[in-house]
Amino acid sequence: MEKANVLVMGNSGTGKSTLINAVFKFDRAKTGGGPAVTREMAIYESEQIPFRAIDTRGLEYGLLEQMKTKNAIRKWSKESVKAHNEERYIHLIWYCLDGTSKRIFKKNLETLKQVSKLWKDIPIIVVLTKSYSQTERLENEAMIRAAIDNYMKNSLNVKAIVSVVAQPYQINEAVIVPPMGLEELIGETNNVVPEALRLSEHAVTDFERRIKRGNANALTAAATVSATLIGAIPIPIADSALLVPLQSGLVFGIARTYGVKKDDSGIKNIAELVIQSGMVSVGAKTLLSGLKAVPGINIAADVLNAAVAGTITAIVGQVAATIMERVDSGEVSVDDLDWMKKFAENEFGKLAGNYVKGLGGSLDGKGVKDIGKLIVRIFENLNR
Ligand SMILES: Nc1nc2c(ncn2[C@@H]2O[C@H](COP(=O)(O)OP(=O)(O)OP(=O)(O)O)[C@@H](O)[C@H]2O)c(=O)[nH]1
Ligand SMILES: [Mg+2]
Repeated sequence: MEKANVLVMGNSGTGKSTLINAVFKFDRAKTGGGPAVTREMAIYESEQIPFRAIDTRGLEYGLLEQMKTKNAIRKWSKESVKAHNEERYIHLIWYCLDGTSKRIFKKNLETLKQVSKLWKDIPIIVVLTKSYSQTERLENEAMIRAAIDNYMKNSLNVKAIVSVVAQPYQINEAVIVPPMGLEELIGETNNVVPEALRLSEHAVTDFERRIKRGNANALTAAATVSATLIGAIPIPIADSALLVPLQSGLVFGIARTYGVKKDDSGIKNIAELVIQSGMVSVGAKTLLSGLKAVPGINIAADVLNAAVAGTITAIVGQVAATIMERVDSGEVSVDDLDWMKKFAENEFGKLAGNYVKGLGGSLDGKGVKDIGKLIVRIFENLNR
C-alpha cells in the first residue's frame, strides 16, 4: 500500500525531531538544546512503520522564522506536486505543542491554520510533547480541545489530541518518567491514513489548479499594464492593430500554462473567439460610456482609452484562464467552441460592470501610468 507522509511541525524545541526518532526507533534526526536545531526539511521512514515523517524547522514565535518555515513547506509541496513525486506529498500533520508550557495556544493555532490551508481539509493530529506530568496531561488536552472549539471551529480537521513522552525523563535520582503515548500516536495516525490519502488527491488537484491560475494571472497582469500603454497612444488605428496581437498572445500563454493540447490554429480560434466576444457583448464604446457616466469627474481622453484597453485585456485574461481551467479539468472539451462563446459573452457582460464600478470613482486626476496598476488591483480582487 502507498505510504502516507506526515508533516511534523511546531515551535522550535518542542521535540519534533526527538519524536520522529522515537517513533522510528533510530536517532537519525538531529536533536538538541539550542535554538533551531533542525534547519532543513527532511523525510524519514523505517520498514516497521506504514507512514513517513517529514521533519521541519521550528516555527518559533518570530515572524521571520515563521515565514522561513512556511515558505520551505510551501516550496516542498509545490515541488513535489510539480514533479508528481507522490513519495513526498504531504498527507497529514502532526502539530507539536510543548506539554510543559501552557501558553498562547491561540497564536499557535492561527499558524497551524495558515499552514494547513495549503492542503484542503488536511487531517491534523495535535501532539502534546514532553507530557511528563500525568495531571497536566488531561488539563492540557482539555485546554487545547477548548481552544480549537472556540477559535477554529470547522476550520481545522483535527482528528485527535495525543500526549506523548518520546524519551525517558529524569525528574530526580529516584524518579524517571518512561516514554508513553507513542503507540497511541502511531495507532491514531494509521486510522487517519486512508482518509488522508483520499483527501490528498483532491488537495493535489486543487493545489495544481491554484499554481496554474497564479501563473495565468501573472501573465494577465503584465498584459493589462501593456494594454493601458498601448490604449493611450493617440492614433485611432493603434487600438486593434496592437491590442489584438497582445491579447491573442495572452490567450496563447494561458493555454500553455494549462498545458492545453491543441495546435496553434486551434488556440488561435479560441483566442479570436474570446476577444470577439468582448467586442460583441461589451465593446469599447459601452465601457467608455460606463466610465464617462460617473458624475462629477473630468478624465482625459488618453486615460479613458487606457482604461478601456486595460479592462478588456484583464477580462480576456480572466475569461481565458477559466476556459483553459475547465478544459484542463476535463469539464469542457477543447473543441466546444459554442460553449466557450456563450461563456465568454456572459462573463464579459458580468465582469465589465465590476471594472466600471471599481474604476469609476478612482480615475479622476490619474495619469495613464496609474491606470494599469488600478486595473490590476481590481483584477486581483475579483480573482481572490
Ligand atoms: N527527556 C526528554 N527530552 C525531550 C523529549 N522531547 C524533546 N526533548 C528534548 O528537548 C530538546 C529539543 O528537542 P528536539 O527534538 O531537538 O526539538 P525540535 O522540535 O526538533 O527542535 P528544532 O529542530 O529546533 O525545531 C532536546 O534536548 C530533546 O532531548 C522527551 O520526550 N523526553
Ligand atoms: Mg528538530
